[in-house]
Amino acid sequence: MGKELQNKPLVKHIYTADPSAHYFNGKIYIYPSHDIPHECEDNDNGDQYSMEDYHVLCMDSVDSPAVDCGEVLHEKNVPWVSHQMWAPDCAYKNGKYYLYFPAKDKNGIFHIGVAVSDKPDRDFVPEESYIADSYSIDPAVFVDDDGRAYMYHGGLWGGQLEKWQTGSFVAGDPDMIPGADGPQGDEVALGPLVAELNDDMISLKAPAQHIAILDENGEPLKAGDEKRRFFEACWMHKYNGKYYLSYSTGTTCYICYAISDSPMGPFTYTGRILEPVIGWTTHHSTVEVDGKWYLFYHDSSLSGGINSQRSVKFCELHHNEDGTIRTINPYDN
Ligand code: FUB
Repeated sequence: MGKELQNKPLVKHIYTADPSAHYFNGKIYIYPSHDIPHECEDNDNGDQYSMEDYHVLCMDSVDSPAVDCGEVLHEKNVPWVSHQMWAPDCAYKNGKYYLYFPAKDKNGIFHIGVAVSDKPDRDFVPEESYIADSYSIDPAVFVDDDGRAYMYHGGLWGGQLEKWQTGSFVAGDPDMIPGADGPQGDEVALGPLVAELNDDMISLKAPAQHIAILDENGEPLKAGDEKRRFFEACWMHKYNGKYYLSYSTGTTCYICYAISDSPMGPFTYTGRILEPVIGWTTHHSTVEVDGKWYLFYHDSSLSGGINSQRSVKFCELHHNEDGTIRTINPYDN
């Protein structure tokens, strides 16, 4: 296989980020965020990520250029959304494609929405409201071999995960309002959320629960362990019967992974998939195509390092014989 397309922007006519790649009907479909240039402030709340719509990209094979299938959903067509259409994912079940997306409601609170289509690359019709009891960002929906579907999601800071620790949303300045800040230092880190979806794929079977990520001694990762603890961008894949939860560490810019025998965890931290990329955020997905695995990720190299103008790239990903994953340096050739 030629590697001409690897580690280069998949498309250059628009900025794309947060790729969720899937192999549907013999083609690779990528569901990214669509970064747009704007005047928003660059801050820890993520105001600079001011996306309005979604495009789907498609590759006939890993050797074929990516084609932009065009806009498939815009915020103006989703009744409950005010702004910030962040990292999406798509899942196939029951003969339909379900596009999951986080966005802020009219009160500025993130929830997870869903739009449904008979096709992977167009005609997505959004539900009137967000998924009941959903909150925070970065949905990744995994359909297991037995047909059960799980939504992994959540993200700190701008993703608002820590604002839900009391069971309801606690707004405001974390320095001023108890409960709006996350765990610190030696306190147990907040894990991502997981919720099983009902068979309709648009509602939760039970409220989401935090996933436990344990260290090599079986102890939960601590909030101060910024090189390993979860920040945002979770993804799930299954390899040789084991469940691989991967995620971004945010402040330290790694994509790490943890392994479990169950899709609900607990997971044991195992290592790094991707070293830091150019730009503050890092976000990825994994997909198997014809017996080989690939990592889709983004960086800000095309924009010269602008955090909110990112480009999706991909490269091959290798599982070692012992089930660990070979760490990728995105700039090694
Ligand atoms: O693209 C907006 C946000 O940046 C995503 O939701 C996060 O995962 C980070 O990539």
